Amino acid sequence: MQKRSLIRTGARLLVSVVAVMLVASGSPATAAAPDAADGSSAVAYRGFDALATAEERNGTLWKHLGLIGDRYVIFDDTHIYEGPASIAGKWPFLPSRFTSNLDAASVVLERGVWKYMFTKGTERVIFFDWGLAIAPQHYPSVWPFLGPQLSNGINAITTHLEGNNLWVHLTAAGEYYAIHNDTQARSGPTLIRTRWPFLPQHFTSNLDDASYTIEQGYPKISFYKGTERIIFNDVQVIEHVNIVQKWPFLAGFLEG
Ligand SMILES: [Ca+2]
Repeated sequence: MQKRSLIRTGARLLVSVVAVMLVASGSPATAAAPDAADGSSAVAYRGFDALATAEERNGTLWKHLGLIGDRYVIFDDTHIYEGPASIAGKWPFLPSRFTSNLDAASVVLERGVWKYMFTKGTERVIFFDWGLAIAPQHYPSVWPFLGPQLSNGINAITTHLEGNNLWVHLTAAGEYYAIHNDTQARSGPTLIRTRWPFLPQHFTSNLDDASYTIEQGYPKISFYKGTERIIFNDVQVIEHVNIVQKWPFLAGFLEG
């Protein structure tokens, strides 16, 4: 048993390393960064607790909000706009439990301003930069159709707008996901690996967070886990990268 398990772990590691190498070799412009998978590296990197992506300028600019511990950073593919800085300092009106170690985050651009949702445990809070929009709520009461698989705390959530004001969420916990709005589930709860069987196994459970974007009319989903991000649609993987290599300016934020 133990030997088989070691072999499986070894095989998975090999697949991960090869995947990262393939991505690195396909992106000659990417700056070199220490390899987190390399045991000889002096620096260890971790993934985000939560990450949210917002569309600006009609889909020509994508900004990410990354959260680790009690800090946040706002960035795009080229540079940092804000932070790393304290979550409590930026949004001092948030209840203190929502200012560190968050489970999941989403952002939508509503009438030109960012509207955030953070989740922690079985609560969600919705807010703007200047104050709360909706005080903390027990989210399984808001979304009773999520079922037991998604009602004991979630790993990941992403929100996008349909039309002017319909919020659609992709929510994931453990091995399960659902796509839903505030009144009903459109898909799930069901296994991540059932819907997207081509995903590497480690992206089919316990995600760090997710984002959903529509680019040139087509939806793309990103899953984050550890130092990796995978972008895909319902047919295939589009990109699989090491986030420290993709965003070398985040190395300090992702350290430790
Ligand atoms: Ca998370």
